[in-house]
Amino acid sequence: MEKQLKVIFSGAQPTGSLTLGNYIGAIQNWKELERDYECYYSIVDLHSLTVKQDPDDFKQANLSFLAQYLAAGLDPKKNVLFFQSHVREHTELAWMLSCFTYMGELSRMTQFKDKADKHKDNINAGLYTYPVLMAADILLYQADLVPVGDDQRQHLELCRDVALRFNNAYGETFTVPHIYLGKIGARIMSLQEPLKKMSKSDENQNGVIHMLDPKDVIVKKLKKAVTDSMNAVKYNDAQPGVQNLMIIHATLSGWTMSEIEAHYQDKGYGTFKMDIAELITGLTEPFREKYAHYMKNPDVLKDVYVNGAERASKKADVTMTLVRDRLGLV
Ligand code: ATP
Ligand code: LTN
Repeated sequence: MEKQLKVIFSGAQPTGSLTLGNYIGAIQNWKELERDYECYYSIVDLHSLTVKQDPDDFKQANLSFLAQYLAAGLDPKKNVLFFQSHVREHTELAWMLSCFTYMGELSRMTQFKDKADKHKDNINAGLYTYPVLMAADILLYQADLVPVGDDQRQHLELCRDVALRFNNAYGETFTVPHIYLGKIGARIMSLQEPLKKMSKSDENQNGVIHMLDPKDVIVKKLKKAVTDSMNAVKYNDAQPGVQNLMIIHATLSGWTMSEIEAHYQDKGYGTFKMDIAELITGLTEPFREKYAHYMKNPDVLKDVYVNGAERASKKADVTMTLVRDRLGLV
């Protein structure tokens, strides 16, 4: 199959609101890739059903997420932005791939173990087969690269294994994708527990910066950010809190770690933190404005997702015709 541009696929779950971790670890990279690749960025709504959702709130969260994608600067002309549930082939392919995925493989997934631990009253089969649907998302578009945060590495490995297994059994069918990680910032940590990843659903929201947080909230969260008693802005593993803040600084300012170290050599953590708050709000204030604009224009959102689904379906259809044929379905 001759391809012109390399293909990118990625997605995020429409639960809660985008965090600074999501932005730095994933979306910032998505934006950069739009220039040189054919990009598919999905709101993976079906994945979110693995956790109980209130239908009214969920509908609102879905639209809000699309508005957040747009507010983050993803251009709907250059990228295909769509809801996963609008392209039925995702679930069809997921079923087929589940017949090529072993229970042992799924049982090893750390995200499953973490989430099962968090939602003990609802350890459903969807939570278990989540990575198969994710593999289907990626393989359906014959993606070459998948820009995600470091936490998704294991899921990507599984996707590659399943693609290879299928190709070996039925002949070349799927492109075997590679993970794409940013140079820095692939794992932004909680501001409260710097050894834990910043996560939308964290119980301790003081550790999580949301892209829609107002300025005073961001300043407050930065002030409370856990550091240490060394009072030195130095990039090293012994100071995980400071290290995380330096990564945030570097990704937003474009400075190197040594430039940051030199600049804050004789300044306290207070100044360092407030400068970071300034950098973050430089990003989030325009984001909030754009978001409000899109939320006031549901017709624009609808145009984007209807058009996105049409474009995504075309690509998905080509892959599924091939897969059905390979499997011997009449
Ligand atoms: P949840 O708390 O619901 O698990 P999440 O914050 O981990 O959500 P996802 O929707 O699962 O977010 O992830 C969207 C994208 O953001 C993925 O590519 C993921 O790897 C990336 N990502 C999430 N958290 C971080 C983080 N702390 N640092 C860097 N990248 C991240
Ligand atoms: N599991 C991912 C979200 C996701 C995804 C994908 C990412 C679902 N399908 C396909 C990249 C490609 C997460 O971030 N939790």
